Amino acid sequence: MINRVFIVDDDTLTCNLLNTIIEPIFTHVEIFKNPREFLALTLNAEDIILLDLMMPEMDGIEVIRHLAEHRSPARLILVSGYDSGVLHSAETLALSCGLNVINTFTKPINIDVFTCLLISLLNKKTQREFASSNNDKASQGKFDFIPTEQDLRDAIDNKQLILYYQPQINMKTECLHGAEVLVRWLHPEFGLIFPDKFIALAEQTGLIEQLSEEVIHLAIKQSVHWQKLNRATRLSINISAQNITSLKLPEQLRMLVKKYEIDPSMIVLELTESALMDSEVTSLDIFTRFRLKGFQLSIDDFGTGYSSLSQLHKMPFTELKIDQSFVTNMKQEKESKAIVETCIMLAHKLHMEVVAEGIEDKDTWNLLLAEGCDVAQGYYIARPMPADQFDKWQFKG
Ligand code: G
Ligand code: G
Ligand code: MN
Repeated sequence: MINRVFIVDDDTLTCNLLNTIIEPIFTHVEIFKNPREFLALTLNAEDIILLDLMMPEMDGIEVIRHLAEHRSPARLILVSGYDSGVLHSAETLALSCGLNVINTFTKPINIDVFTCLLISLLNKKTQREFASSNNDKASQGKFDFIPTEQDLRDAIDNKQLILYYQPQINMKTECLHGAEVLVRWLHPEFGLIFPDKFIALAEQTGLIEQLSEEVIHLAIKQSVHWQKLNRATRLSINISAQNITSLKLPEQLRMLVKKYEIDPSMIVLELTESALMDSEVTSLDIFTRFRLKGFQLSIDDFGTGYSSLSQLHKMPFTELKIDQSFVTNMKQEKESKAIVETCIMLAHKLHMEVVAEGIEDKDTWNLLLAEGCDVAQGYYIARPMPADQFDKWQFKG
């Protein structure tokens, strides 16, 4: 069955832009400025709908309601000129009505991300044809490998995920404090693939649960190995918002640390601020259970999300990681420096440890040390590296 793409948007400029991006990828594109005409169609599961939420005659929410009433199997991409909060509510609504929402975009649409999403919706054969027919220099490499859900599932099953470790240093003693665990996909054909190519896919398809299980398992086995070498290392593992929708995770982790006889306080779970926004009640429950079982909790990319001070106070975090954008800029920008200083003070007042990530030079290290930052991470110290290199690595400050 061929993919049909329907653009439902009253704005001519957006329609034309979307059309230009979609046409080289999907041959069948139709534009509907009037949603009522669009709703007269019979849709199938291969169809893709790009729906603007804000239209004068009939808004996107009405269209969602109509699609839900007719049990539309089509894949839905929501687009809005409004803030991400509105988009998030519309997505929640559409999902709860049983619609197949595959992504959301705020205007102006990020063309790279949008193009990658479209390509990921093609089947593998068409993707390869598209990649080889695309001789435009700028797009080479970008389209070389866009994994599908099945590719990623196979990668997890075939043990193609490997872990890199980036050292963290205690700033006062200059001793090794721990390491952040960063997943990579070692693909037999395409080589080392970075998480920006597959974490979002894992989150969208629900594979994140299996992916994280594999990452946690690998990290814990590595930790056992380092304990034997007397190089006990605290490991920080990144967790997605989707991971904490399942109430199972704290118990799974507890069983693993018991099986491998690891001290749970050597495991830190890093959650981004934006993960906190969703379903606050469940996350509070899960976070508290992580802490009760002895794990450490870190709030990642702090300063870029939406967490309120009261949330920070309510959630049982033990560590705060200042987002690298502020750290990287603090040397030349006084606003960034002010934010870093405030984060350090705030964390200490709330009895949390502070990690600065994205330290790229000695000057930034010195500024952070003077401000009382506890832990340092960044290219100045070391880039993420495979476990066998980490075995021998030493900090030369
Ligand atoms: O080095 P780097 O390109 O690895 O990491 C890019 C991003 O991928 C980071 O924001 C990091 O949080 C995320 N990431 C790395 N490993 C994992 C993982 O195991 N799980 C999740 N959910 N995110 C990860
Ligand atoms: O979102 P999260 O904080 O988990 O992201 C970690 C990411 O930051 C990884 O992709 C890692 O490779 C990257 N990273 C770590 N140190 C530095 C640094 O000093 N400079 C830059 N540009 N990136 C870094
Ligand atoms: Mn992180």
